[in-house]
Amino acid sequence: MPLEPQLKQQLESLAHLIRRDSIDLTTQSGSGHPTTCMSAADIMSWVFFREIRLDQHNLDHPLADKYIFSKGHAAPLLYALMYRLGYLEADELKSFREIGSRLEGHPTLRLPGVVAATGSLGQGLSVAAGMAEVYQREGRDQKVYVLMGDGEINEGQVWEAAMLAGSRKLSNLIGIVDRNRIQQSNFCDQIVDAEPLDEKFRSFGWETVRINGHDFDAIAEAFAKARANTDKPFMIVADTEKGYGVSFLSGQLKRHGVALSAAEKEQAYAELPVADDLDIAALTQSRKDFGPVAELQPVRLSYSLSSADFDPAKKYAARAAYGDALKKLGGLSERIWVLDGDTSNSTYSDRFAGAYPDRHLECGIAEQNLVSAAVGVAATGKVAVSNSFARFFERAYDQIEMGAYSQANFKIVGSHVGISIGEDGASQMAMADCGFMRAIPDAVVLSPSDYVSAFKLTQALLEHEGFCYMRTFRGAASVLYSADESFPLGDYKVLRQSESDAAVVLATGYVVHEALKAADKLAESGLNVRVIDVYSLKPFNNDKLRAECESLGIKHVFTLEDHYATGGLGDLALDALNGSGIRVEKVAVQGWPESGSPEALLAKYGIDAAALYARVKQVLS
Ligand SMILES: Cc1ncc(C[n+]2csc(CCOP(=O)(O)OP(=O)(O)O)c2C)c(N)n1
Repeated sequence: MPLEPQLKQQLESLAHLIRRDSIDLTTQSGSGHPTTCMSAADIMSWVFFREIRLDQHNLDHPLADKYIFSKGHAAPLLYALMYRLGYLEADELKSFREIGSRLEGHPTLRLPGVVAATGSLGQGLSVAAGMAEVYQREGRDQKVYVLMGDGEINEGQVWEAAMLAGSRKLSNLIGIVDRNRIQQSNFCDQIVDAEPLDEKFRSFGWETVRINGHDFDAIAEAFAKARANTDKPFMIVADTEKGYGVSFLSGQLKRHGVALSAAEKEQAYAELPVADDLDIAALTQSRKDFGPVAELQPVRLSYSLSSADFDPAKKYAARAAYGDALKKLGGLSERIWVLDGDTSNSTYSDRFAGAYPDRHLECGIAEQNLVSAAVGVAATGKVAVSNSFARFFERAYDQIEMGAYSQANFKIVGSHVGISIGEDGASQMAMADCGFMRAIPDAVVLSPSDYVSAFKLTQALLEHEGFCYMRTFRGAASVLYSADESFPLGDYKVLRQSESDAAVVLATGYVVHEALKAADKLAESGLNVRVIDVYSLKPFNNDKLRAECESLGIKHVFTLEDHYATGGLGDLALDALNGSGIRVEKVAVQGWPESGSPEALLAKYGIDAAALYARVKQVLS
């Protein structure tokens, strides 16, 4: 049924007003993407004024519908909508793209209602799928709306998310592709031909409609269908014009990401008529009162590890201890969710999956989608833990960084680290993960060396609010700690010490055991070295290490790690001891690793006890 003509005119005026605002914001800042906003202004005005259910006071209300501007460069459109809905004051609009502003160039968590930072294209649908999965499983009446660009869907991750959402039948997920046929450097079909776009989504298990995205009758009908749809995710492919409404912008390739001059703005306004009787309040159906919200409390897991949990005489892989911890601790909080990338029987997260299938999501071999979906799960208030081989998370580094930037309470646990995995060879070994993860601001990076530390660090990881990465090794190693040992973040453990230590050895993970063997052999030869297990690679207590080394009066610190020489423990020590005059000798993997037994590889690449022994002897003699 067509809309009442009066309502339709009002909506058209509203969309023009939103276009004007988007132009105004970008002209005032001298940068941004006005034409990107203009193509989507009609459909997003409908979403924000007629369709979505927002809390009138609290844009982060946990019971409200959620929205993601996956094409984050349409930020001015979001800010204009927020302003016209009454969530932003006119004064604040003036701060767009200025330092300190909540209105950043692309949406960030500084602005209430934003569930994940966007701007690195292709990630929003995955975040939305993670959120929709939680809402659907919990039987919550909440929808998630995602706006994407038609260039953005070049990203493979979009199709990873589309496949997951289709197979999970996420009927509370509504996607919009703004099919304006222009991307950054060229027309879409000159870059890659995405047609038939609606059929593509249909073949991925979606319900789809294709509409004229500037026709409010068609828009209203599309959303009526979306509301009636109950068993599939719903995609609206909206054919639009980039720069719609303004003659010198519409369909113009060269106007992507170009702000209008003041004179052009005046001209554009003249072509975007807004009725004098526009009554925004009367159009607004989206603001509701969802009532008060209980504040989320930090997750605290009271579990006392005891010798009944493990056999101190046995050897364990860190991943096995992690799997045990995930299962035991996972029972203590309903907020813990685990996501996998088809490796759960290798990472041992299957121990959780078997015990709590209601809180487990298998995402398949699609690590980028896995990470962003976890960010979405976390955005619903869960503690979201993703698992795969550490190496395969490296392909999702951008997604991890965006998740951390989004202040998401998500965790990555990467198994099979270093050359100690052995025969599978270099493609399966994470050799640079510590560097990648340590570089992320506010990240917590953990590296256990035995059963007890892996178990206790899993607890720390689950309780920590924010992004945390833990690397777990594959091979079995003996138990170093007693069950009551504690592992505060940022600290380290001294495992061998004497009053006559001539050097300090910092080691982490699997090769802590090699460092201990080397230290014992050095002691037999009359040379004592202090051995420190660096289980917390970030945060790290630089001052404590420096004071400890200076009190010994030593000249050398050796670092031993199953990792490349760049970015890991060696660099951590260089930072901590910078300017102290103490030399850092890195013992790490150089060059491309290969297949072989773990022992043979550790020996060949010079990170076993014998190699460390020889290096210490050579440097100190
Ligand atoms: C992952 C990623 N690659 C490249 C860019 C740079 N970039 C910003 S906008 C854009 C074009 C997007 O086109 P489209 O999705 O069609 O959006 P439109 O502006 O046409 O609505 C590109 C390539 C980016 N932001 N993210």
